[in-house]
Amino acid sequence: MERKLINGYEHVRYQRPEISENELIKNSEEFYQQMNTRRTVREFDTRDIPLEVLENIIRTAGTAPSGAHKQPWTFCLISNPDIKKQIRQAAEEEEKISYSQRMPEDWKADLRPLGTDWEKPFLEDAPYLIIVFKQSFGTEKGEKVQHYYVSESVGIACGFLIAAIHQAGLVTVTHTPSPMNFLSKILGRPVNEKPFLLLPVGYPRQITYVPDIHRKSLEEIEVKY
Ligand code: IYR
Repeated sequence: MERKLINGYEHVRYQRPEISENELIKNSEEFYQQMNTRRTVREFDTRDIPLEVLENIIRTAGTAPSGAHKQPWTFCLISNPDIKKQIRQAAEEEEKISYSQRMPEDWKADLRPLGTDWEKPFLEDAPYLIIVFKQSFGTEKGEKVQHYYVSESVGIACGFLIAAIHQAGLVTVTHTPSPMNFLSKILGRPVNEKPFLLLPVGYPRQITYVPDIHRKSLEEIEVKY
């Protein structure tokens, strides 16, 4: 492999396959069409999924870029029904208080079209839960290691994760129970990790409905200079 020293560190030559402009257009169009069929789904089939699929999805998330390449993420993969039940109970307890006391009226009004409420059966129905933790700092060999742009890095990894779930043919919902420190306790996570996002993964329930909402057009989201 062709190598080069930069600041005294080994770099390896990186190349992508030669590609025509037409292929670029075709690839980008096809990927957009594929991603545009993704919908957030809140009703899951209980059917199991091969573990290998989940592990490939998590591997994909682990390919995300991160601040100073510190990879400040941990993906907890849960299939154990007792742990799922504990998570559902704790999440619903918090959500009950959120929906009845913590969330202001206009927030609840914004959620009404989406049909969300405090009940979270998907936390038990989905065969797997992926709980993403962000590492505020690292702990390699017992030493405290600085991490950078932690939320940005973990957010990008979650984007990859969601795209991989969709591309595999499965569905998810980005669930952020609030507050969610109960997840650290149930899963026994170390103090350098903070819960970031919870993603149930599974097949959609055979008959399910999603809100009739629309995405902003290119003209609405792009500003060309
Ligand atoms: N965390 C709550 C409320 C909620 C908030 C937003 I912003 C959403 O887009 C959806 C739900 C829940 O999970 O129900």
